[in-house]
Order: sequence, then C-alpha cells, then structure tokens
Amino acid sequence: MKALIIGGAGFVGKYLTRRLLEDKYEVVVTKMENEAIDAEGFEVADLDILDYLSVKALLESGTFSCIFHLAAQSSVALSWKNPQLTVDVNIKGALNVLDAMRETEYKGKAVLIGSGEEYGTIDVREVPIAEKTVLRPGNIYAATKGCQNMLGTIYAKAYGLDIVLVRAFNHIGPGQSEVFVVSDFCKQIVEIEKGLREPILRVGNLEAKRDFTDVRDVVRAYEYLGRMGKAGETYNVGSGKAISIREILDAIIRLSGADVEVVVDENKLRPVDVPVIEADIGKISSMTGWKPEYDLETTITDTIKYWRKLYE
Ligand code: A2R
Repeated sequence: MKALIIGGAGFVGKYLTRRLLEDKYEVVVTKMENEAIDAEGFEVADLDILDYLSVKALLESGTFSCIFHLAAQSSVALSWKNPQLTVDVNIKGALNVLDAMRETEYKGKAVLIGSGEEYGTIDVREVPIAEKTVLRPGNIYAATKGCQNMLGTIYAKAYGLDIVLVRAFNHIGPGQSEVFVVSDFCKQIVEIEKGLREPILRVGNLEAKRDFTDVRDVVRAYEYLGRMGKAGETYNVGSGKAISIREILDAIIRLSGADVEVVVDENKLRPVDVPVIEADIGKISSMTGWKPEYDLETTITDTIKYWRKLYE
C-alpha cells in the first residue's frame, strides 16, 4: 500500500507518517518549501496546494492507495487575523486536491481532515455531537473546514470518488505548537520551572469545554478510516468526553508539580468562543472498531516531558 500525506510536515503529519510506516505502508509526504522534515524511510516532495498544476502532477507521479489531506491553515486564532489566507488554503487548496483527483481519475481513497469546530454553537440537547448535527460554525477556521467537508461530500457523490470526511476534535500531544492551549500551558509551566519566566501562568477562557484526544490515537483513527471509511461519509474523531480547559490546567499544574499563579490574559480571549464541544464517536467505532487508548494524564505527562527536553 502506498500512501500520500499532503501537508505532512505539521504536528499530525509527523505522527501519521510514523504510524503508516509502522503499518508497512510506502509513504510519500509533502511539505512546504520552507519546511524541514527528517525523511527517514519515506519520500518527500515540496508542494503548495494553492498551485493546482503541481497538485495534479503529484497525483500523476504515483499510484496511491490512499491520500491523507492534512494541509491547512490550522489555527483558529490566526483565522481571525488572516481570513483570506485561511479561506485560500483550506477551501481553494482542498478544492485543488479534489479537482486533481477528478481530473486524474484517481482510483484510491482520500481522507480529508476537517474539524469538530465545524459544529460551532451547540445546543446542550445536541451533546454528544453526532455527524448529522447541523453546522453553525463560530469562527473563520470552522467555516472553511465546514466548506471543505461539503465540497468533499459533493465530489464523492457527483464523481464517484472514494472520499472519506473526518471531523477531528481537539488533538494534543508532544510536539504540538504552543498556539494550541494544552501545549501552551505545558510550555509556560516548563519555562517557569527553568526560571525563564515569572511564576504566573497566562490563560484565556477557562470555562470552555473541549473534547481532547491524543494525537497518536487520532492518527490511528485516520489509518483505520483510510482502509475502512465509507465514501461520502463523515466521521467524528474524538475522545467522546468534553473536559473544561480549567480541568486540563489543574491536571497540568498537578502533574508538573509547579507552584504557579493563574492570570487571565485578555489577548488570549477569542472574539467568539463555543462553550461545549463533545464528540459522539459511535459512528467511527462501529464502522472500524476504533476507540481512543491514551488517557489524558499520559498525554499531558508526555507533553511536559517534550518541553522539558526542548529546554535542556
Ligand atoms: O503553515 P505551515 O508552513 O506550518 O505548513 C502547514 C501546511 N500548509 C500547507 N501545505 C501545502 N500548501 C499550503 N498552501 C499550505 N499551507 C499550510 O499544512 C503545515 O505543515 C500543514 C498543517 O499542519 P499543522 O498546521 O501542524 O496542522 P496539524 O495540527 O498537523 O493538523 C492537521 C490537520 C489540519 O487540516 C487541521 O486543520 C486539522 O488536522 O485539524
């Protein structure tokens, strides 16, 4: 089996590459020209998904059994600051991948990675959120991922393409950028431990509840869907359990053993925040047998270890 990972130099891509290699796939990974990647045991190609002809040429360059489309402007915060770029990469870029599949008469499977953020403002009666729930995106990033999902669903139906759609809820783990909340808190704690900052932890909205899954479980779900997902269908990938950012923060402080003061930083509050996001993961579980295996404490401990190692 030969897999193509588009946007593989990012946080998830590195874990997915490792997972697929362990599962004996032959792997081709694309990255942006300015990104570095330690290409051991797999092929690397530079690709900007906004360049349609390059996307098409890449698909013509090999026979892939599965394409995992991860390339994205993946930050909600940046999507408020740069909506144009977010729309270009997440919608136009995804459309380039879909059109290249159509034009090259691609026969393999494709997994398009969307987000639990697509559901947006959720009524408590809709929790846990099943895939058929109406989308009410609450930010620019979520809107673009909702659009990618719709385009992918339409292309699967209209052109008979074997496209599987994912809505991934928050994923966390060692190596994640500090733009994301859990990694941010762990990094700040380690900087405090090392005496690099005063013992004050700066936080945003602590009351929001999110559904967090270890990235190593997430990529296992993608691999399962790359084999067993049904064309045109959307699958939630999450833990199935919402937990408040405050609970996460408490766990991080407890597991690190640090003595810190918590201060709310206005700059970390987003213009619109969605109060509760929790996935119903029944569909992927019954289709593929997937269930998350990592517990939150292990993920947090590994993430703190990652930052400690980086600051050694
Ligand atoms: O923005 P960069 O330089 O870090 O590169 C990101 C890359 N990317 C692109 N690749 C090709 N053409 C583009 N025009 C383009 N713009 C950005 O996609 C990065 O290497 C990769 C996405 O990785 P991360 O930002 O680390 O996201 P992560 O956490 O790996 O999430 C993977 C997927 C994304 O679709 C998320 O929206 C979704 O899972 O949650």
